[in-house]
Amino acid sequence: MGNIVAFDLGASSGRALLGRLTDGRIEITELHRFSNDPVQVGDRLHWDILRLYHEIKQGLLIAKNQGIEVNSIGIDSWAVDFGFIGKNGELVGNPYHYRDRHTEDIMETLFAQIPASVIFGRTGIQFLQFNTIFQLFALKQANSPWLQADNRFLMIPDLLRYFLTGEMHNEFSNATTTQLFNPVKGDWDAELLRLLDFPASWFGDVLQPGSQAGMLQASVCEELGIPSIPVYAVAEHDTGSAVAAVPATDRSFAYLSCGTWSLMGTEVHKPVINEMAQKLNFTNEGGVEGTYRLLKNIMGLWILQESRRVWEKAGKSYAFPELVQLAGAAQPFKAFIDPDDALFLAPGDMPSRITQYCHQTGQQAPETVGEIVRCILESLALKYRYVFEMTERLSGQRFNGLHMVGGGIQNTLLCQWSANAIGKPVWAGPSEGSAIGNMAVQWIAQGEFQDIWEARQVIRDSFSIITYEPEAQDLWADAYDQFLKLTGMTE
Ligand code: ADP
Ligand code: LRH
Repeated sequence: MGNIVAFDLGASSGRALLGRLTDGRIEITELHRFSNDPVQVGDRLHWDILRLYHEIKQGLLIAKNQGIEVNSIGIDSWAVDFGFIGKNGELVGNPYHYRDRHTEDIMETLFAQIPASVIFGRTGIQFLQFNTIFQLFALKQANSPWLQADNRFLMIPDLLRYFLTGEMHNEFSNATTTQLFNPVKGDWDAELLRLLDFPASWFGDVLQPGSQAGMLQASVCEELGIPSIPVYAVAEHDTGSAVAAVPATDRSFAYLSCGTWSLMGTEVHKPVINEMAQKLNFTNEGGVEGTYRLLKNIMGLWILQESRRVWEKAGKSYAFPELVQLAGAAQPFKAFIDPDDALFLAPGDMPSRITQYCHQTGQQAPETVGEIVRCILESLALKYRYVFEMTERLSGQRFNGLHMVGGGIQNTLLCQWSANAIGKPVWAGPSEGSAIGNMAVQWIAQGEFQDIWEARQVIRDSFSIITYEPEAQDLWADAYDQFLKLTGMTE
C-alpha cells in the first residue's frame, strides 16, 4: 500500500512521518514536527488538544501540498489522559495533563475504598498517581461537571480520531493504561467501575490495534481538500507502538523506550499479575497481537527537559547536544539522585530540586550545568541497571543486552553509560520507534507484513542500529553501590 502517515504525539513534541515500503525496506520522511506545550490555566495544567488536532490537519495538508496521496493514517500518543464527549457530540472541557496536581495524595484515599491489591489483581497495572483511575476519582471528588452518565470517555488518540472520523471508539493498548481494564476478561472491569461508581456507559467498544476505526469525515476532507482515507486504530499508546518497533531477533528481549519517560521491560504473552509484580510496581500494558508489556516507568529525560526549560527562562538556551557535551566534560559520579523520587514528577525547577535531594541525602550538590546534566544522566543509567535486573528477576529471563528506541538515543553518552551500567551491550535504534511501530501496525492490517515479527525484521533491515559495548565496568559497579546507598534503594 503506497503512502501511510503516522502521527506520533509525545509529551514534548509531535510529528507526522510519511512511511513507504520499497523493495522490502521502510523509508520514512518527516512531514511535520511541532512542540507539544502544556498550558497552565490558573493552577490547572492542560494539554492543548485543539492545537494538536490542528497540527494533525497541518500534517495532512503538508502531504497534500507535496503531491503525496496518503492511503491511511494512525495516531499514537502518551497514555492515561482523556476527555469526555457530551450528548451533543462536543468535547466537554479541555483535557488535563497527567502532571496536574489534582491527583497528588489521592492514591491513599482511593485505597481506603478499594485495596491496592484488588486494583492490581484486576488490572495488572502499576500504581502511578496520574493513572486514569486516580484522575477520574479526583474529578469525582471535586464534583466535576464532566462526569455525566451520558458523556463518553475517550483517550487522547481516541479523541483526535473522533474529530477526524466522527466515530467514537476506545483503543485497547491505551485502554489498559487507565487501570480500569481487565486483561484477563479482555474488557473494562465491571466490578471496579461498580466499586468506583463510574457509569459503564462512559466506556465504549475496545478496538484492537490494526482495526480500521473509520474514514476521514466529509467536513475534514472538504476543509483540507483531500479524499477520504481510512484511519486505523494502531497501538495508540506510544510505548505500545515503540515496543512494536523494537528490532529484536530474540523472542526474549529487554527494551528501553527512551523519551520524556524511560520505559523499561520485556514483552510477555500473558500478563504477570502476582505479588512480586505488585511489590516491584511493574505494569502489564496491552500491546499488539495479544502481547503485554511487563515494564516499569522511570522518570526519564523529563528531568533534563525541565532543567533546560528553567535555564532557558533564565536566558540561557542550550541545545540537547550541547548539554550532552557539557555533561561529558564534567566530573564523573559527583552526586546521585533517584530519578523516580516524587520530587521530580511535577513541572518545575529541577536544578533546585536536585540540590534539595542532594542535601537531604548528605551529598554535595552538582553546581555547573555540566555537573547537573551529568548527575541526571548517570543516575538514569544506574536506575536502568536497577530496573533491568528487576525485569530479569520478575520475568525469570536473562537478557544478553538492551534495545533502546526513542528520541533519547540521540544522546550517545546516555546510551554508552547505560551499557556501562548494565554491563551488557546496548543496541540503539530506531529513534522514531513509536512512529515506526504505528506504521508497522497499519502495514500488518493491510497485509504487507504477516505479523509483528516480520515487521521487526524489516525494521532491523531498514534502520541503522548502533551497538554500544560496555566499558569501565569496575568504575560503574562501584558507582552502582554508591547509588544504591545514597538513594536508599535496596537490591
Ligand atoms: P517524547 O516522544 O516523549 O516527546 P522523544 O522520544 O522525542 O520524546 O525524546 C525527547 C528527548 O530526546 C529529549 O528530552 C532529549 O533529552 C532527547 N534528545 C532529542 N534530541 C536530541 C539530540 N540531538 N541530542 C541528544 N538528546 C536529544
Ligand atoms: C510515554 C508514556 C508512558 C506513560 C506516560 C504517561 O510517552 O505514554 O508510557 O506512562 O507517557
